[in-house]
Amino acid sequence: MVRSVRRCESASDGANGARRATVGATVRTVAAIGVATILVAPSHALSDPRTLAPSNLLSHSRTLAPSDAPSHRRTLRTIAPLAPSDAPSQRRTLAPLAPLKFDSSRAWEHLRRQVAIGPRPAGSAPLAECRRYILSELKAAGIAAREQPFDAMTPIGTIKMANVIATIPGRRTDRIALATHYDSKLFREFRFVGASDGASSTAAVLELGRVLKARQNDYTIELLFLDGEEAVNTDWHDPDNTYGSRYYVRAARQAGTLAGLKALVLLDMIGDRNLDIRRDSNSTPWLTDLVWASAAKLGYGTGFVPANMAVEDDHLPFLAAAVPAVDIIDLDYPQWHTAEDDLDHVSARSLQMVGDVVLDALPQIEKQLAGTGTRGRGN
Ligand code: 1BN
Ligand code: ZN
Repeated sequence: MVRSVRRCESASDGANGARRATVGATVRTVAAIGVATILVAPSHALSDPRTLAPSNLLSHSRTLAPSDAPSHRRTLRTIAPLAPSDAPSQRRTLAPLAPLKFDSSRAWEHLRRQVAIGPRPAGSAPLAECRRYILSELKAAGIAAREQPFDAMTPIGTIKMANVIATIPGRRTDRIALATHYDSKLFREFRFVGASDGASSTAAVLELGRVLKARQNDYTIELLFLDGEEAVNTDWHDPDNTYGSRYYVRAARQAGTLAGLKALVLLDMIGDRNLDIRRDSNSTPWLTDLVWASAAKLGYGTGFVPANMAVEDDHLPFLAAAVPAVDIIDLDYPQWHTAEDDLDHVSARSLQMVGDVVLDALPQIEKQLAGTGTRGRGN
């Protein structure tokens, strides 16, 4: 198989392939038969309409256990105790809510649901089902989303594809995109479910969306679920790949909205149990540096290694359009494009590491973009 990966591995790369307060919370229960949606707001937030926006409520949908039924008041989340200055009589400004964290058990569930759909190649009914799942999860998180349909001319004919574009408004209208592809590669000779290649990053972007929706972000965050990243043919030969990202860039340029996109963070293949993500030398160096600095700060040096490789992926059309971009991808995955890219070879821990790193790096990226008018467009 021809793989267009140029490896520029450093000495540290190792043998390739051989690796190997609780304060009272008011709980409103809207119960239907068997399923409850429980909205939880910390009590100090109740006096402020802003904090009562749906996105600042924790929404749990779960089947009612017998013990759930009788009580409509309970504490579901531990939050930082109120500081004395927060006493109602003295309060001028709100204490910040405890930051929401990336929850890899939620991400894992998103991953599992995609894998349960089965192979999801571009143009297929299962991919349409996957797209409906993404849209319904975004809606449940209170995130506005739209489909961007297009016809892709592929070596096997025209295929109807669709990106999903979701927006979390920030203080600024300029945008930072978090992207993933959600198609899985078509293999006729075996059943390919893409647990890492496709499902893992899609799961992480969904969970990142939930967390970011509950934060006040400086930049508007765009979540991009891109279709048709995978080549339709077995090998990756241009232009038989990255259909969704190329269409997005073309459409944004035509609509005049590309200039507002200041950076792209692409996630791909982040589920590997033995996570070891190399720096992609095609990516924008300052973005890569910020991501790797966050990983080091969080103690995730084993998952984000200092070696380099050059990767062709959905970030290339953005780079070609002068949008700074970083690809966070673990290609050192023996199960890549095999029938074994399945639930047994991915882990929630790897999703957690990548989720934590992206959430830590985002404010640094925002600062970098806000502080430098020129760098915001350069590579
Ligand atoms: C990533 C996941 N890619 C395909 N599935 C892009 C890619 C193609 C990366 C070839 C390296 C080689
Ligand atoms: Zn792939």
